[in-house]
Amino acid sequence: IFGGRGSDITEQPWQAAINFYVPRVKRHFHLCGGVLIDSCWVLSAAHCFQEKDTPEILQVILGRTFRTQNSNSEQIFKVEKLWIHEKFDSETYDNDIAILKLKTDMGLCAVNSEEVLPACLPDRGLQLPDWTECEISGYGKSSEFSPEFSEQVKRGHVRLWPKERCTPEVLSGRPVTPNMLCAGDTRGKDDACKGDSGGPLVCRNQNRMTLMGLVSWGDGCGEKDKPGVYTRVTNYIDWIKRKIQASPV
Ligand code: 4AZ
Repeated sequence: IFGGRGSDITEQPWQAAINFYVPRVKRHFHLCGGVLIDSCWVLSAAHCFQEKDTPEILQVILGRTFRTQNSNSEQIFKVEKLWIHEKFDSETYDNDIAILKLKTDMGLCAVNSEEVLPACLPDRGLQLPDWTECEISGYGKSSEFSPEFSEQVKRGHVRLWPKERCTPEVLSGRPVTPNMLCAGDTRGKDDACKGDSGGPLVCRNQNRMTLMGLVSWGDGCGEKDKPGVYTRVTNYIDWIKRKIQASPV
């Protein structure tokens, strides 16, 4: 997160960190953010994964304020299955969504706590007003060329941009599809950045923090009058429900 502030995981208990394992050095590395939406289900961005990757190299960490520090509140899972959206376009990042099923021996995976709690999915037709205040979070970089991901989870404040202003003209010519939404900080401060991909954009709706976007792409981080681009989650409610129904816990 560019700008924003250091946060505690209890402020965004649906935030996940997705790591991948490198056998040669026997270590895990940060890959992307993710969002817990149900006990065994995490959403992320399709562009975080490669079709040939096996889910065995992935690890999902919930409940950590500090990315690389163990905590009594953490819950760590292997991944049983990974679905990348069938129509993900790696050129434009259209349909930039993936869903991960966490592995468990029992019926439940993540157990609700102050530090681990799913975000609400929106109804398929939910449209919030332009400039609605929302929040983003993640362990990503604090600036585009920073060498490291953030150690502490951060939270930033952005507003939903009108569709008319979410165009290639403000994004260095890259196309924007109806499956994307723009959000940015009108003060020109907070934005998502590298390593936040797949993480949450949540907005308050009927007093619930509702997942409206997944961090997808942007032209740099925190540049003046440039929004971040997010996967438009309301377009994938049926896709998400189909994946969950086809693979019950
Ligand atoms: C990235 O490279 C990235 N400012 C993610 C989000 C944004 C920029 C870059 C939005 O993963």
